[in-house]
This record gives sequence, structure tokens and C-alpha cells, in this order.
Amino acid sequence: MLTDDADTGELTRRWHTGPVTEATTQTRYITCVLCEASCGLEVTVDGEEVRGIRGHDADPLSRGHICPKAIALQDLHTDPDRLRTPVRRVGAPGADATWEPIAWEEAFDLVAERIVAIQAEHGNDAVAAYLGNPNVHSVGALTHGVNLVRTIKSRNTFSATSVDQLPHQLMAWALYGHQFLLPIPDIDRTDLLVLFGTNPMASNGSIMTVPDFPGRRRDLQARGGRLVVVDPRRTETAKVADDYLPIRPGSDAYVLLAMVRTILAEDLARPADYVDGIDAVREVVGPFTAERAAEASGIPADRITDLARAIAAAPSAALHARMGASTQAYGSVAQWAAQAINILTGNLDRPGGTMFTSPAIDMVGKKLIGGGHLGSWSTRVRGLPEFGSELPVSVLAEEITTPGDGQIRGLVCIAGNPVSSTPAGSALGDALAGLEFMVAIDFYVTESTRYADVILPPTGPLERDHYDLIFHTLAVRNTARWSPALFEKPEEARHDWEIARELALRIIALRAAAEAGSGIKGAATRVLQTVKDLPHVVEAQARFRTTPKQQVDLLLRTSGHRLSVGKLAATPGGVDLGPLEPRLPDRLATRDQRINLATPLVLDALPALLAAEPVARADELLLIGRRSQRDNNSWLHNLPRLTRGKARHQLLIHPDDAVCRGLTDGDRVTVASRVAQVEVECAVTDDMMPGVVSLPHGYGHDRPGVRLSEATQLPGVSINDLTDPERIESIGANAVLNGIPVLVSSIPGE
Ligand SMILES: Nc1nc2c(c(=O)[nH]1)N[C@H]1C(S)=C(S)[C@@H](COP(=O)(O)OP(=O)(O)OC[C@H]3O[C@@H](n4cnc5c(=O)[nH]c(N)nc54)[C@H](O)[C@@H]3O)O[C@H]1N2
Ligand SMILES: Nc1nc2c(c(=O)[nH]1)N[C@H]1C(S)=C(S)[C@@H](COP(=O)(O)OP(=O)(O)OC[C@H]3O[C@@H](n4cnc5c(=O)[nH]c(N)nc54)[C@H](O)[C@@H]3O)O[C@H]1N2
Ligand code: SF4
Ligand SMILES: [Mo]
Repeated sequence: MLTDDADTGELTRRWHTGPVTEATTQTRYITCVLCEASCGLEVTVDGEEVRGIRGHDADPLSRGHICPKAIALQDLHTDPDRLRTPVRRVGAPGADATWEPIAWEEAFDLVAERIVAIQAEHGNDAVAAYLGNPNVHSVGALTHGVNLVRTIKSRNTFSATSVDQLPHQLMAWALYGHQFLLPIPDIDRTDLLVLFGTNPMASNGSIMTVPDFPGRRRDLQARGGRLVVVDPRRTETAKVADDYLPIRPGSDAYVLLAMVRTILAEDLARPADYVDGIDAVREVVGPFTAERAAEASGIPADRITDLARAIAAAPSAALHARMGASTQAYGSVAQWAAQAINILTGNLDRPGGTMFTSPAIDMVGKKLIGGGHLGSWSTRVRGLPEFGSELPVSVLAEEITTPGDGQIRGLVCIAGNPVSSTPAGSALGDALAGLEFMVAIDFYVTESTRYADVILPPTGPLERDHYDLIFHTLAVRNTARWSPALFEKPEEARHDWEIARELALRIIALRAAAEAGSGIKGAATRVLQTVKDLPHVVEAQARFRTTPKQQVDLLLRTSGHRLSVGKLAATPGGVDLGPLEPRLPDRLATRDQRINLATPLVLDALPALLAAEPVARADELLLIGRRSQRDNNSWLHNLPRLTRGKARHQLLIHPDDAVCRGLTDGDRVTVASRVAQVEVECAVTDDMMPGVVSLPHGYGHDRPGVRLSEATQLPGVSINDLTDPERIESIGANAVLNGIPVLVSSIPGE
């Protein structure tokens, strides 16, 4: 039953359940969709109430693992801040705005009409789309949301990829022929795991779906294997490693290239016979000596060469460079070199090395994801390249504010919070305020969605079916798991995919009517009725009306594994398809099914890297981000189960850097970058490398108009107010989010 919630006014409605009349306790098995680990959960429900959430011990992938975020799924389900009906903003964005509930049909009509009207007047590129991270965690967003974006037909399509893993995809495309041929560390069998710029003890892994990293790490060490961590902060993962090497932010490319050089110079390379270009690589890495790397990174030269030798000598080794190594000026070079080390030492495609998965639904083999292309078009203002049909999100603000042909005037923001997640977020917010129209598909009024004219809230994670199309492809073990909706959705609610379907069909209908010059007028719903028999409208309806469940079922049935949704649903925890298996060279998507290591894109970037100067002046520190196990990017910061406990928003600073600025633990400081300045408390800790400070990513909810009733429980500022959209990665234009030069100073009188 849906009733108005008196406490939260017109903004939200709360789902009240009736009294439980009989003992209805049931145990159900679902997938946690909050992070890449994709843990299997065992949930006890009583009617519509969650009684308990624990890890599912018999799950072949996650083996009983769970973290605090999954426990908080029940808070998310009942969260009074969560929107349950579409709302329309009344008044300018900000503290005084009010949000008025509107009916779904009215909302769909309004949104479709505005998108089509802006595109009719200014061209398709005038409406942009931004897709945030949770899209990859929702099967309906992948089956239907992506098609909605295609329907919008705008070159101005952006996503969280360009503040995250773009260099991985770019190098997978360049080396293996497909942006999603991403080798995964075979953690369960490796003898040596080397991690650059990733903190799986908190993040639970990335581009490595590795539920229970803590347990798998213990197993690794118990069988005599070693873990090495390279990171500017002594992270939770560094603390459990056998070896920890502090590295100056932004210098990974030098270190990794020096390791490539050592392997080649000392004749340690044992690549497979389908690898070409080694002589060319030997030549170009010549100047990237361990001494040069030591100067840039602060890691002693002998430690760098020793690490390279250790990888070459180990029976098996997997080097994985992730978030911290990607979001830097030479992130693609770093990713290339990481791949090169695995390839050259014979660790690519061998048990215990890095391997390609064999997912039941093979998104690559079935061509469900495009292979990738670079620079087929460029951004209007700065001329930065597209990759895989997306533009780098660092240009979003300038593309909105710079007048001229192709200027962005409308935005469709799907499961994203770019004000919090992308460089110079506050400035982007100012730009969003100037849009003619913005729609958000989201269930919160956030730093970003507060600028929307209309917010369309989809069902939450406990109310929808799920099959992990992406993370089965990136997992450390081959399994297949169907996750049925835990609760029926309320009748009035809409799934992500239903919202995408309704918008797309209306947009198609309005365009069809305009093209037919029929003069058909009226609300989009009525226009859709009128044109529904036109052939391409019939085709679109068929495409959008197939449910995600039907699509997954078809894909499973044709997978060659004799699977179906029904079969998986009857197997709680899913089906185990075994450990990763060697797949090369057959799996390669390159034209000649060989790997050309001498990637021209990378080779061409090396002279600039060699000549690069340090980015920070003597009085500046380098700012990096961090994640806590109890955070999830920019959301869930209002859920009681995750916001209790010790403060974790502070600027972390090394004691030497604190002393010379007259700072003591807990002082308030200003942190100033080229683009902005913020004030925040500091915490003094020798976990930080000297010269480096850290703020968590996804904080700073205290902004006018954000509607999170508990937001004050998590204070803090947004690191992305300080990051700089002018700092971009040299090949693919990924955002540089780490290693930002900042001035840190005490606040006089405090
Ligand atoms: N400085 C710095 N910046 C960073 C990072 C960093 O480490 N440092 N990390 C980067 C990374 S890796 C990422 S992935 C990005 C994330 O950046 P974004 O993807 O832009 O932001 P999220 O915080 O994931 O916001 C997700 C939004 O989706 C909504 N949402 C959640 N679930 C659903 C759903 O099922 N459907 C819909 N429609 N909406 C939903 C939430 O309410 C929230 O508003 O941030 C990046 N930015
Ligand atoms: N609890 C939790 N889990 C999450 C998320 C979350 O927000 N919270 N977000 C999810 C998402 S979207 C993603 S993409 C993954 C990311 O998962 P990870 O890749 O593990 O990302 P982070 O935890 O941000 O770790 C990045 C590390 O890089 C380090 N670093 C910063 N700069 C540099 C540098 O220049 N060089 C090197 N070598 N290291 C550097 C940082 O100190 C940090 O420890 O986590 C996912 N899981
Ligand atoms: S590790 Fe990730 S997938 Fe597993 S329970 Fe925690 S949030 Fe969910
Ligand atoms: Mo991410």
C-alpha cells in the first residue's frame, strides 16, 4: 500500500506493509548488486520484511562473503529519503526548490516531448546522456537503458568509464582486439599477486570480481604465495601484504616501464608464440631505466628491478593495476605496461597468471558489446577523442556552457552523480543549472539530480531480478547465478528497464509522427497510439517489450551450457562452471589472432612521458582519493547502518607535512587546487606517503537542495571539487583524479 509519508512531506512516499498474519519466514538467495564482488546473499524474509542478511556459504563464487553494505540493503529498501514516484521540480534548483509528485504517464510524456523538441530545434547532439556506475549493476539498465541511449542518438554520450577504467578498455582493445577482453588475476592459484593502485580489502576488487578477497588473500599466503602492494597510502590491503612499496602518485607508468625494460634487458621474457613487436618494445623502453623510475616514484631502483625479476621467476604471477593507476596522466601507458609484464613473463593465460573468463553469457563472443574504436569523432570544444562511442566526461561542463552549434542543452542522467564523481564537480553543477531541460533516472535527490526538471525513480535492488552480465565476465571463477527479485515491486513502481522502454517508445513515436509530417499533435502517449503500426515502431516495441528475464533466458539457452533462468533459479547460489581456463590464442579478437605488443598509440606517447616534469611545486602536496568498506561511491551516505561509527571524511596527511604547516590532528585546513578550495578537518597519519594527502571519494552532501535526511551524519567535502577537468589522461582522455597538486594550509585562528 502506498501512502504519503507525513515526516518527509510531498517528496517521498513510503511503502508500509500490512501486519504479518501468519508465520511466513522464508530463506531466499539473491545477488548483492552494490559492488563488483557480486556476493551471493542468504536473506530471511517475513512477508515484506527483511529479518536477516548473511553471506551464502554454499555460493561457489562468493563462499559466504558479505560486507556491511549488503546488510544495509534493508535500510535502502525502507529508506524514507528514497523516491518512489516521479517528481517534478518547482522553483529554481537549490534549497528553496520543492518537488511535486506527478503520475508516471505524465512524466514520460513530458520528458519525451522535451527531448524530442530540443533535438528537433538544435540537432540530436543537443541532448546528452550520462550513465553512472549502477547501470552495470542492473540487468535492466543493460538490456534496455543502453537502448534508450541509442535511441537518443547523440554523440554527446558520457559515462563513469572516463572517470574510471577507460585505460583498461582502451588497452584491451589495442592488445586483444576487444575492449572487454580484460584478463583477470587468477587469485585462487597464483604464487605472486602484485597490486598497483587498488585496495581490494576495502573495495572488494575491481576488474576482478573477487568476493572474499580477505579469505582468498589468506589462502594465497597460506600456500606460500606472496602479495605485493604499490600505493601512495599504506592501505588496508598494504597492511596485509608481504611487501608494500609507497609510490608517488602519477608515476606508475615509469615504474611499470622500467619493469618491462628489466625483463627484456635481462632476457627474462618468455612470451607465447602469438606475441609480436617485442624488439620494438625493447628499443622504446630503453630510456625508462629503474633510476628514472626511482626519481619519479620514490621507489628505490633496486626494489623496482627486484619486483620485475620476482614476477619473471615465480611459477605464476599476476600483476593487476587498477583505479589508482588508471586515473593519471599516463594511465593508459601504465595499463599497457602492466599487460606487457604479464604477457612477457608468460603469465597471460596461464593458471595463476591473468586469464580470460568463460562466462555462460559471453558478451564478447556474442557481440553484445562493441569491440571499441578510438577517435571516430571528437568533442566540440577541446577536440578530445571518443572511445567506444563515448566522450570523456571531463568536457561535459564546457560542452554545456560554450555557445555554438552542437551545444548541449538537455541531459538524461541515468544512475549517475557527475557533480560528485567528475572533475570540478561544483562548476559542473553550475553548468547543469543552465540546461534547458534535465531528466534523472534515480531514486534520490542528489548533488546532481537536484538540477533535474523531472526525476524518475526506478525500483530498488531488492525489487528487481538480476543476472550479472558484466561481472560474470570479470570474475575470478566461472559461475552463473540468477537473482530473483526479493520483493514484488509495488504496483505503482517502475523498473529501470520499464522507464527506459516508455521513454524510448515515446521518443520514437514523436519522431515518427514528425517525419510523417502527419500533423499528429497531443501528448506522446496518444501519438504513440496513432503511429504504433508503423513498421519501425512495431520493431522498436518488440525490442523494448522483451523483458530482461526473457532476454537472459534466451542467452542462457543458447550459451552451450544447457542453462536457463528456470534452471538457475532452482539452483540457489548458481552453477559452478569451474576455474578460469587457458583460452588463447583462440579468444583473441585481433584480426590475425595475435598480440602486437608494439601498440603505436603507446609508443607515440612515450617521448612526452620521458620529458614530463613533476606536476607539484615544492610547497604543494599531491591529492589522492580513497574508498572505505562502508562507502559506495557517492550514495548510501544516509543509511544508518553505514553512517554510524568513527568519522572517516578527513584529509589524511603525513606527520612531516603536518608539522611543517603547523597542523595537529583534527585541525581544520584549507585545501586549494587550481580550480577550487575546500575546508575540512585533517587526520595525521604515517599511513600516508610524505608529500601526499588523501580525501575520500563521494562525500560532500551538504549542498543546497540535496535531500538526504541523515546526510549530516557523514560530514565532509567532495574531492572532485578540487580535481581539474584540464588534467586528462594522454591517450584516451580519462580524468586524472589522483595526484592533483594542492596547497594545504591551517586556517588562521583555528
Ligand atoms: N576523485 C575521485 N572521483 C571518482 C572516483 C575516485 O576514486 N576518486 N571514482 C570514480 C569511479 S570508479 C566511479 S565508478 C564513479 C561513480 O560515479 P557515478 O556513477 O556518477 O556516481 P555514483 O556515486 O555511483 O552514483 C550513482 C547514482 O545512481 C543512483 N542509483 C543507484 N542504484 C540505481 C539503480 O539501480 N538505478 C538507477 N537509475 N539509479 C541508481 C544513486 O542514487 C546515485 O545517485 O566515480 C568516479 N569518481
Ligand atoms: N567499499 C567500496 N567498494 C567499492 C566502491 C566504493 O565506493 N566503496 N566503488 C566500486 C567501484 S565503482 C570501483 S571502480 C572499485 C575501485 O576499486 P579499487 O581499484 O580498489 O579502487 P580504490 O579503492 O579507490 O583504490 C585505489 C587505490 O589507488 C591508490 N592510488 C591513488 N593514486 C595512485 C597512484 O598514482 N598510483 C598508485 N599505484 N596508486 C594510487 C589509492 O591510494 C587507493 O588505495 O571499487 C568498487 N568497490
Ligand atoms: S562485497 Fe560488494 S557485493 Fe559483496 S556484500 Fe559487500 S557490497 Fe555486496
Ligand atoms: Mo568505478
